[in-house]
Amino acid sequence: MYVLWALNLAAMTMTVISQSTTGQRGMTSYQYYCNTSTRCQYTLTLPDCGNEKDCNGKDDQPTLTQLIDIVMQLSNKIEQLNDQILALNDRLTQHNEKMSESIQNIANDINRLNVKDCDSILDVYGRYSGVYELNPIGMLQPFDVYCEMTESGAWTVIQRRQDGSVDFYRNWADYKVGFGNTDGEYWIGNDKIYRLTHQASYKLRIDLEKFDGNTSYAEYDTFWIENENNNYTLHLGQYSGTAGDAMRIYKNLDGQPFSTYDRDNDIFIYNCASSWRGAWWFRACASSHLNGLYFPQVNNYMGIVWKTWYSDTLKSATMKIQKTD
Ligand SMILES: *[C@@H]1O[C@H](CO)[C@@H](O)[C@H](O)[C@H]1NC(C)=O
Ligand SMILES: *[C@@H]1O[C@H](CO)[C@@H](O)[C@H](O)[C@H]1NC(C)=O
Ligand SMILES: *[C@@H]1O[C@H](CO)[C@@H](O)[C@H](O)[C@H]1NC(C)=O
Ligand SMILES: [Ca+2]
Repeated sequence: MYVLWALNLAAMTMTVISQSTTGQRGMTSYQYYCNTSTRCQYTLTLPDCGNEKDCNGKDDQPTLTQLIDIVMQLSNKIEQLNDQILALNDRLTQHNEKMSESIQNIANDINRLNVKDCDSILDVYGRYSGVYELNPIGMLQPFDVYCEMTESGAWTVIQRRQDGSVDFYRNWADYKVGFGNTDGEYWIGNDKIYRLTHQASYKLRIDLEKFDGNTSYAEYDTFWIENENNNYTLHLGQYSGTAGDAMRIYKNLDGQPFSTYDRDNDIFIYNCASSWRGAWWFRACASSHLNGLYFPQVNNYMGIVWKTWYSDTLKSATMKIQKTD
């Protein structure tokens, strides 16, 4: 008990701040308080021994037992107060935790309604690749998309080929709304690409892979498409990369409308989309086509091709966009 009291005393820097004689004769009042965030203050009355006149008799002296008693009472009181402070602290901490949790929930709700692309996903949820729901400006319904989080930032995947599990030889209506599986092969949909690329400036990255495992890429520093009334006309910026500029070289697709087997917007005498078994921003026709049939490695223009890199069909292709401003 003595040790405890001494410790408490040291921790709380208890100080005598006033000593005054009270109205009651022979008694001295001591005021104690502790310098902590919670102010604790005691007023004690002890037998007065400051005045020699009143302290003749031994009986007036506080006995050691009395002092020990007072010290013990004080020590108990301090311990009780300490416990109360600790309990209050706990409650405060719990309260604070609940508060920040609610604030975080509200922030998450706001962010969820405000997820425009995978760049915003990166800001809200962190660097975890996977399927997320997006809600781009002007879109009536939110939709799922695969977000690829890499060293070079967040990428919104708009197209992916990897195993031939999804049929890409489809009509205008299918390419308009999109098809496939967001965790496998898919085309996100031309309306969605239009909405996504109208929120801000985006660049396009195309990742390609051969059947021998060799990879290459093509990047366009700006990428956007027009709306359906304008047949999703393609707009591309400067090329950089290792795969070659197959969207421009030989057949410049920049400024070309989209074509499907039931909507021929190319300048070829026949319909490129049906000849090439796919859908693209064909001209007459193209040096690239990533929506073709899925073949094993073969020299066939109906397959997935990027002719400035490789003459044969490719094993996988991904088209993804990232905000640039
Ligand atoms: C405690 O408070 C008193 C009164 O405000 C002050 O004079 C004293 O310096 C303080 N002691 C410490 C250790 O803070
Ligand atoms: C990639 O292509 C280069 C050049 O054609 C070749 O030397 C290399 O072995 C290839 N890499 C793989 C993994 O096949
Ligand atoms: C879009 O394509 C259709 C035919 O598929 C054509 O009739 C129409 O004029 C085209 N629109 C524009 C703005 O070029
Ligand atoms: Ca034609």
